[in-house]
Amino acid sequence: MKSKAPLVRRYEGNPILTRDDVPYPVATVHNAGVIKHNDRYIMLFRSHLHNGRSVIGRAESTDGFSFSVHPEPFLVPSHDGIFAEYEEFGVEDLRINPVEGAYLLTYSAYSRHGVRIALARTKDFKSIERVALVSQADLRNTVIFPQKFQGRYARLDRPHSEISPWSIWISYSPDLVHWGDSRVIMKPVPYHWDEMKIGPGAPPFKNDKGWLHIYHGVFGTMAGAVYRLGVALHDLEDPSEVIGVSDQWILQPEDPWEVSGYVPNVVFTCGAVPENDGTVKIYWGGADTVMCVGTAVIDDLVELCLSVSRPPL
Ligand code: BMA
Repeated sequence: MKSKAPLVRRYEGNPILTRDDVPYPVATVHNAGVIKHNDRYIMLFRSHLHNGRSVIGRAESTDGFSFSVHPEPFLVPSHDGIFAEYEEFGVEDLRINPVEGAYLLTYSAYSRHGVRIALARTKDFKSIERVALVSQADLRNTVIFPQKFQGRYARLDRPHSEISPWSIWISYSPDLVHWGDSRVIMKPVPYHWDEMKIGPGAPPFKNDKGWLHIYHGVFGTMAGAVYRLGVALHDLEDPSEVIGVSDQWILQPEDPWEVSGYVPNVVFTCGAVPENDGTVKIYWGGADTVMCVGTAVIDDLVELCLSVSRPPL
C-alpha cells in the first residue's frame, strides 16, 4: 500500500466490551461473532469462566460500538445426548453465519475427545436449536458461505495436522449436516507473518469482485506466537478459488489490551459486519481478554488482495 494510513481504523473507544460489562462472573470477553439483525448488532462473545472453561454470552447494540450484555449466558455446554459428551470442556469462538433467512452458529465444542465443530441455528437470538456435530476432532474455525454453490452449502475450516502447517480447507454439504469433498485451498507461507498457521476468521461476505474473507495468521517468535489478521478474496461462483490473498497483514496487536492480557499479542476475529456505505466493521478479541472494533473500506481490502497477492498454496 502506498498510503501510511492504517487499513483498519481502530475505534477510539476500544476496548468496546470487557468483563466489567458482564453481569455474571467471567475472566475474559473475546472472540465474538457479530451480525446486524433488524437494525441491531448482535454480538455472541466468548468468556472464560473462573474454572478456565468457556461459555458464550450475548450483547446488543444500536450503533455497533456500544454494547449491553444480556444478564444470562446465551450458550453453555449442553447436558443432553451427544452434545453433552462433546461440549464437556466448553464452547468457544462462535461464528454467526447468515444463511437462507436463518443464522447458523458454528462453534468449537471442546471435550476429552478433542475439539470439533458444532452447528446450531437461531432466527431471533432468543431460542436456539442444536443441529449436529459437523466435524470430527481436531478441527476448528468454521465459517459457512451465505449461499449455495451448485446446490451445495460451502464452508471454510481448519483441521489440525502435524505434517503440514495448519491451513484453510473447503468442504461442501447438501444439507449442512453431512460434509465432504474437502480440500485445502490456502496455506501459510514460510517465513511470512502467518507462517505458523492460518485459520478462517469472520464469515465471508460478498462484494462485486468476490467473497471477502478476513482470516487469522500466526507467527512464532522467541516471545511466543503473534496473532494477526489477513484478507483473501474468493471467486463469486467458485469459493474454492482464491483469486487473491494479501501478502501483508491488515491488523496486528498494538494497543495495550492487544499486546498484554490472558494470551499476549493476539488479535483474533470471528465476525465482521459489512455496511451499506462501503465500509466493514471488523470485530476482534484483544489478547483473549477484551473485545475491540475497527472500520475498513471494503474496496481497500479487495484492492490489497489483488495488488499484493501471493499464491494461496
Ligand atoms: C487459538 C484459539 C483462539 C485464541 C487463540 C489465541 O488457538 O484458541 O480461541 O484466541 O488461540 O490464544
